This record gives sequence, C-alpha cells and structure tokens, in this order.
Amino acid sequence: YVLKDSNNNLDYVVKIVKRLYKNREIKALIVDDSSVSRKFMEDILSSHNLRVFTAINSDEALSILEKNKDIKLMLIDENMPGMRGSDLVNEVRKTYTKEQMSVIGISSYSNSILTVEFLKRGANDFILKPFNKEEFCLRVMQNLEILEMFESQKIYATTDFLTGLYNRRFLFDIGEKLLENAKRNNLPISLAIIDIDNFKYINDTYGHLFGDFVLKTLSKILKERFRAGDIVARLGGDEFCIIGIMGESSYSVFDSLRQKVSSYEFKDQDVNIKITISIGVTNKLEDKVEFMLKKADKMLYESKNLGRNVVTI
Ligand code: GH3
Repeated sequence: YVLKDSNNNLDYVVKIVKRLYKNREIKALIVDDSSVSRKFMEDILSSHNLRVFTAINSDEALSILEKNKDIKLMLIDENMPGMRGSDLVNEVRKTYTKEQMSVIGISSYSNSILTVEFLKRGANDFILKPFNKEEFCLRVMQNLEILEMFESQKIYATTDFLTGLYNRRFLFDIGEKLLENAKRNNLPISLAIIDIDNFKYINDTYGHLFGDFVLKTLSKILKERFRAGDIVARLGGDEFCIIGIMGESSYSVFDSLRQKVSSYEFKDQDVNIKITISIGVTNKLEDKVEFMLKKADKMLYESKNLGRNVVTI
C-alpha cells in the first residue's frame, strides 16, 4: 500500500502542526477496513503528536465521533462493508462544517468520479492509495493549517482584543439566539450594562496602561463570576454587557458583583486603587438585543445620576 518515501525527514511537519495548535491535542479518526492502511496512517499521525482513533466501518466511526465531538480530522476510505465512505462523509457533514472538521477521502481506485463524489459530499480533500508518505503528511498538515486559519479568524471576529471577552458584534449574534431560546422556553432572562465609574480620571491619573490593566482585571472578575451559559462581552471603552438567565435574583447577582468590585484592590506595580462600577439591568425580554440594551442603558443612566456605585433595575 505504501510507496517509497521521497523524504523521510518529516520533522518540519511536526513543527508546523505544533506551532499551529500550540501543543493542544488534535484528535484524528481513521475509518478503513484494511488493517495495513489503518496502521500506516495511525503510525504517521501518532508520530506527529495527533491522538488517533481507528474504526473499521462507518457505524463504529459514528459511535467514536459521538463520544469525541472534538475530533478535528477524519480520514475515510470509500470501500468498506456497510455504509460507503462517501456516504459517511455526507452523514458527518450534517453535524460538522468544513470549518469545524477536516475530512479527507481515501480510495485505492484512481477514479475521478469517486474523487468528485467525495468532494460533492463535503470532503475537504482526497488521497489515493498507494500512499506516498510525504504527500500524505503534507495534505494532512495543509488541511489542519486551513482549519486553524478558520479557527483564528473566528476568534478575531468574535473576541475583544484587549480583554479576551466576546466583542460587541458577537454579543448581538449570540445574544439573539439566547433571547430566542428564553422566549421559546419561557426563561427569565436579564441583560445588564456595567460601566466603570470615572474611568477617564483613572486613565488621566495613572496612565492609559494602568487603565488597560483595570479593564483586563475587571474582565477576569466578570468571567469568573458568571456561568458558562451566560454571555459576558465588552461593549467598548469601559462598558461591559452580561446576558443570562437570572430572573428574580438578578438584582442580588449584580449588587453582589458591584460590592465585590468596590472592595477589590486593583494592584499593578506601585499603583494600588479601588474602583466602583455602575450597573443598569433590564429583566424584560425583548425580540432584539438592541432593544434590551436601550432599556439597560436608561437604567445605567439612572445609576450614574444616583451618584454611581449603584445597581438600577
Ligand atoms: P462616568 O462615571 O460618567 O462613566 O465617567 P467616565 O470617566 O467613566 O466616562 P467616560 O465614559 O467618558 O470615559 C471612558 C473613558 O474610557 C474614556 C476613554 O478614553 C477610555 N477608554 C476607552 N477605551 C479604552 C481602552 O481600551 N483603554 C483605556 N485605558 N481607556 C479606554
């Protein structure tokens, strides 16, 4: 099955994969009824630090996938007993987009119709047997590289650069879904805007870098404070937004956050200060994030008028 290698030193592939994935574990699933082929691919991928699962047919592959939803790469042979490889690709694509998982079709027939079939059903690439080790590695690496590009693009598009929180754009995207879900299931949703009091003064007195430090530290506090299902985003400047299922308890949730922040020491090098935040909250579910933001903003305005360091609902 294996052609003689044109280059046995594939360390550079390992290096690129490591750099791309920053030592995160990459899971791969090989689906092939031939033990020789499976072993060839498994040996190469394992030696490149991938965590490899193998399946001898499509049913087994689907059950492995069910238990390992973070598999990033699938190598699928066409001719297997039971469901054909190209049909398995079709099945996999019902759940995983090309941006989430790379699928490479494999077959020993140099048949262009089959290549087209694999690609039409959603494979990212196609490799013919007999394998050439270097070609195999390069194709795998290239597919992982593209996947990583998709991932970093997604991070850039959804994350606030300074704080690592979701950005305003993503808040609108994901927030809409949360509102829909709350409406469908009659869940008590709350939206809050959090604004640092006199932040301009902090910047002017201690410098912009210290201001950035305050924004980053407050972001960490917010992330730790709220549940994974809640949305914590930076709206811009010194304004943050939280959307979550809180209901009756929303006032106490945000008031205890306010208290925690007011007693926290923001300490960096020779500066050590305390800050306060003002919060505006709405518990009234609206169709759009934008409408709830408007309501919470009015409440925030009240909090500022009441002298700051206050939660208003
Ligand atoms: P108030 O209590 O009325 O909200 O007063 P404030 O000083 O917080 O008011 P304002 O919203 O005008 O000030 C926000 C400041 O935040 C002004 C702007 O220069 C600063 N700022 C915006 N983005 C950043 C950032 O990324 N880093 C730093 N350090 N400062 C920022």
